Amino acid sequence: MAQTFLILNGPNLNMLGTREPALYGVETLADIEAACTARGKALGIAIDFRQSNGEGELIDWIQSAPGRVAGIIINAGAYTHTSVAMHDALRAAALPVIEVHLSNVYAREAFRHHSYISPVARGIVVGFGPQGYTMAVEALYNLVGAGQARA
Ligand code: DHK
Repeated sequence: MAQTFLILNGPNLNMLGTREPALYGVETLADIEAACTARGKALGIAIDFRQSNGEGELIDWIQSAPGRVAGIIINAGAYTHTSVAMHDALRAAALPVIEVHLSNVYAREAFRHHSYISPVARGIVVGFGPQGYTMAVEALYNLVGAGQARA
């Protein structure tokens, strides 16, 4: 059976395409999902792509990930900067995590410079827009190794 990567998206990312396009681009989350699915397919990886505006739902998905997926790619949206609970859930899941942000958060407001996700991430892809997601799929693939960390 193919490995699966879980890709989680936090609040307001369902609004991509119309949300502040100068910052976040014009591609929708469905476009990004399609690109990740295609990249995963080329690598032999199944992509489980989800979005929620709710912190609790995101945490439930993280808790149910071990044993089911080989790793997690996460753009936690604003929860990146606020959620100790998501940090704790990712730490407990003990899976390889790649943190993604569309925008370069370090070139923006100071409150976006701190991430509760980064200390539990193996790597971070920041500022490359939608392309960052497919970069993260490739990075996670290289981290877990083809066929090595099967879930
Ligand atoms: C997305 C958000 O929704 C913001 O709250 C983060 C991130 C940045 C992004 O760039 O993808 O600060």
